[in-house]
Amino acid sequence: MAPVRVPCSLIRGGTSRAAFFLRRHLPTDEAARNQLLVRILGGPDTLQVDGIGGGHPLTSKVAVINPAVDDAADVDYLFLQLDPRNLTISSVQNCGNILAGVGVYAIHQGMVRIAGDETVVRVRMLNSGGLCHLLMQTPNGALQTKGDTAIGGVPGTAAPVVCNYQNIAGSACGALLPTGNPLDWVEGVEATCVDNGMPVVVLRAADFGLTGLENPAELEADKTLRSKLETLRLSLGPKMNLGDVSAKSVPKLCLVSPPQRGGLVMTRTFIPHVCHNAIGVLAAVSVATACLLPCTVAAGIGPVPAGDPKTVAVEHPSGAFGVRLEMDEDNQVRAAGVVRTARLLFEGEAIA
Ligand code: NQM
Repeated sequence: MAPVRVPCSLIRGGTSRAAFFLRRHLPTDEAARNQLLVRILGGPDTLQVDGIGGGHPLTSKVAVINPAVDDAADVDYLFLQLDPRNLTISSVQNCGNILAGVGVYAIHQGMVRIAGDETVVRVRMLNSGGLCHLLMQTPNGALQTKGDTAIGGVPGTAAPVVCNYQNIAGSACGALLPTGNPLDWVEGVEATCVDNGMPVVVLRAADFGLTGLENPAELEADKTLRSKLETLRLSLGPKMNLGDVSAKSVPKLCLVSPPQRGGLVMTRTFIPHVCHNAIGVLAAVSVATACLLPCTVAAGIGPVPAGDPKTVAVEHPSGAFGVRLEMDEDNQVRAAGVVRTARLLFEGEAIA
């Protein structure tokens, strides 16, 4: 049988990388689509040596793009997370890093016309129904990816992609505080369950005997810690309206500690079985939100700037990034913004 060839682009979005496809090039049947994607990314093998995935959750990602179904957006974006360990594919979570790459893809594919020095690409995140407006640099009628913006976790600099999220609270859990509480007791520790774009369980590093400054490899090697975190995750998943999360990539778990570099908070984030070298975008938005809300485990952990909107720095193992949050008087988040960079790495056909 002749191999199947599918037009595909590899794009770095923020600190992640994904294979991008147009929806019409993939099977409509979900099981057949998933089987094809696993074959293209390289399974069954944790190294993904027989495919184009990178053997790590941050490089084992897929974006499926389609022209938007209505005028509120330009393109619809479905994010799929492939777990390189067991080949499950999850559509429960968004990915704010890969979202930055959607602007690059939409312009390269001619799905959005360049409009002056900056072009807005309006993206509907099908995983949650939320919208994001991406501000792309397009001087002289062309997409510019070279520039001066550095983001922690990516070498060098590139053109900024400003991501302005709208209505992301309760993206997967249905509420900003899905258990109904700013603080829950679980398995003997205090936890804050929050979903401002990404379901995250926020925990104090100190409650696990940690400083919160350990390096990710050290934390990942700590079997006792990982088993405690997984017990917490499995117990809190249903309470966060996520059902049985044993085969899901959410909720993430974030160990917080006081900031070290003048930011709002220091973080170490499990996504959920690997410790991130940085932190996911929407995970950072969710954690920053937990720091700003009263009575959470992260309330008061670092200095909160006055006024609204607030720009805060979420510190992580390879740097920090700024999150801009607009809150209303009821502590509901009106809007959130982050800056990322993105780049087209390869364009061609994936062969399965
Ligand atoms: O939280 C990793 C990443 C992500 C997701 C993960 C992300 C986000 O770094 O919006 O970007 O948490 O699985 O790409």
